[in-house]
Amino acid sequence: MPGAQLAADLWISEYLSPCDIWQHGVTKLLASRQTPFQEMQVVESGPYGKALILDGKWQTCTGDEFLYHEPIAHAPCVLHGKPERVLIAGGADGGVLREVLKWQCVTEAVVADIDGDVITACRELLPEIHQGAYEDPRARIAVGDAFELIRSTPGYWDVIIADLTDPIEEGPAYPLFTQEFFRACQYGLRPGGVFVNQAGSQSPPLADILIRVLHTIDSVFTQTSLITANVPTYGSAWGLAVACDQPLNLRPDPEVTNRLLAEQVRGPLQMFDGESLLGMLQTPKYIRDRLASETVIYTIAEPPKFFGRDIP
Ligand code: SPD
Repeated sequence: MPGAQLAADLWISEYLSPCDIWQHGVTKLLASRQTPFQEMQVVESGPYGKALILDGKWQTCTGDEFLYHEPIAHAPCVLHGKPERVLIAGGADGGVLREVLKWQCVTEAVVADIDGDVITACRELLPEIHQGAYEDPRARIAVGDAFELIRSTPGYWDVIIADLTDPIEEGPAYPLFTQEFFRACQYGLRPGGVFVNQAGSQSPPLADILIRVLHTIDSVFTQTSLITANVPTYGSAWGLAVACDQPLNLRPDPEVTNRLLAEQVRGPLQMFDGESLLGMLQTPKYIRDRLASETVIYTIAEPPKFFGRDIP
């Protein structure tokens, strides 16, 4: 934006590492409060649009949310082929729900988020993201612990999408990045069911958590792989892990994918199609190399510790 003047008086900084800050200017504060689980802001942030921030981490911006919500929702649905029951763990903003409900074969989509206050704020303040998805008769909200919900629904789901906040020590999401949770998801899936989660940054100096999450999921499921989502809001390419107990086709023919999307998906897609899916399923060499020598398995006793808000 050559020649532009600074347009913000307030800047919210996200610490990506002890030495790296990702900062957006805030032009309007729409909500700011401490919920029983986390600190929440909803803001307007200039070129990236309206945004949700939880515990100091930028979750989603209207300006680039489709670069995250389309891959995390449509990739597992395509890999499954005909999902009917979809569980979204987290996902309070409704962006994943909106995308999942574009699939005509989906009969039930549940958002299981522990923080009802965030759902309420997003429904009221971020209609650009949920776009009315919560009103769809196939949608249901389950405010509570997704871990418990999945444990109580064995063999029920075709697709489980963990659209969580980062696993910072002081936040609510870290137990859902552990072997115990991934086992619960495996137990909650129907035969042929597909699991996907947001698994962390692909930035080489920050990628240990992503590699270990992939390795931990791989210790549970028969097949695990990486999906790459390039989301400017997150400051680096972002990794999604995808897993299944049946073989996943990681080189899907774009024409076959496009035919399936044409049959099943109603509503616009901005970035996702057969060509994009084929590209995002190819794992970069440095990640394959690091995975081959990874030994750490995350458990409830030894969970991930994503870099949080404060410089230690
Ligand atoms: N570093 C941020 C990762 C955010 C993942 N969850 C985003 C929620 C969007 N629905």
